[in-house]
Amino acid sequence: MFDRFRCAAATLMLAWIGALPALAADDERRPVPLIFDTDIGNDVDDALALGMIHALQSRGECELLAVTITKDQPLAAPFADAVNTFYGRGEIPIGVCRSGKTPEPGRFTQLAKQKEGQRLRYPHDLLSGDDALDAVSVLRETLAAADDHSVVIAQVGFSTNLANLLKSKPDDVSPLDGEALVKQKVRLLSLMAGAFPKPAEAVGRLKDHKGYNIIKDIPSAQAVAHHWPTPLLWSGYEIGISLPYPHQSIQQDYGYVPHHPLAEAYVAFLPPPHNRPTWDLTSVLQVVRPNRNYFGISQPGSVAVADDGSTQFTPSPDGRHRYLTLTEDQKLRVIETLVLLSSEPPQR
Ligand SMILES: [Ca+2]
Ligand SMILES: [Ca+2]
Repeated sequence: MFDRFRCAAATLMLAWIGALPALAADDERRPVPLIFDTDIGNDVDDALALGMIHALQSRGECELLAVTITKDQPLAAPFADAVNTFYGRGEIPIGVCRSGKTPEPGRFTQLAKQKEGQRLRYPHDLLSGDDALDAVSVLRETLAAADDHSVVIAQVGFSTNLANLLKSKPDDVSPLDGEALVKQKVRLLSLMAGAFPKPAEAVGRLKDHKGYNIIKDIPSAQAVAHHWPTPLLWSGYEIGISLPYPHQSIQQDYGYVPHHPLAEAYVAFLPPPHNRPTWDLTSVLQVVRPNRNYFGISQPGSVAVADDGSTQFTPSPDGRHRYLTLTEDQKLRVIETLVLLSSEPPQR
């Protein structure tokens, strides 16, 4: 009886996995080649997500190919470089956009300039976004050098860079235009954006929520939602808000160094006691570990971005879009995983 149940369950599981080939990484593809496209500086979840990526890379589970930034502020890129350098990977390419989007100083990116005597507290060599490469150039070069259908992009800020990538023309790097290059090289786009209908067990009912990452650049979000040629996986507002980062971790888990860029960024953004939502971390966790049942995945469909910035999901069997779902039972385990990974010391 039990065996029969197990057999039926295994069959169901295989059928479910078989239905998700584009979302599932298999062992041959590990480590997951990852591009992190971020508005780092506007909220601290981007910084925690970047730290988490480094822990996952140290564990052999992903490889951070590049960081591209959609916050058009000169200290965003230096802060990302400082974090990468902290984890021993200061050579990772960083690209910026000159978009005028959110040009105000971030609450924690000035940590990139913090001095200890004559030396930088967080050493790095990219001292201003003005000196950084253009994001589209970094994206094109990174994709052109990658294996076909291999790259996962986590977009946890605005869609500015990826919309510009889609519009890019053939160049010395690749004879393909942006859309063709993406179609050939990218396996999956993971987005922290929007808000989606919930299954009965899940939390959050924010269907008309107008997500920050969308309203800051609605035309780009519309272009990516409509034209992006690979599978897309959305982590809506309701996911990260349901997974608050426990502030005690900031006070207790990062003390293995006198100064930690993530902990100091968290405190500078909004000091404990405050449990910050983990929006951007969820988009990374799911794509690096797609088979761990951290989240559920919706049926396929399409996401439309309205002119007011709201998102609407319409199911369709051949749709490229899916979104994350979350049950009460999944929450504690996901939070524990996010805390463990983002607070893991660098493996130098
Ligand atoms: Ca560097
Ligand atoms: Ca973000």
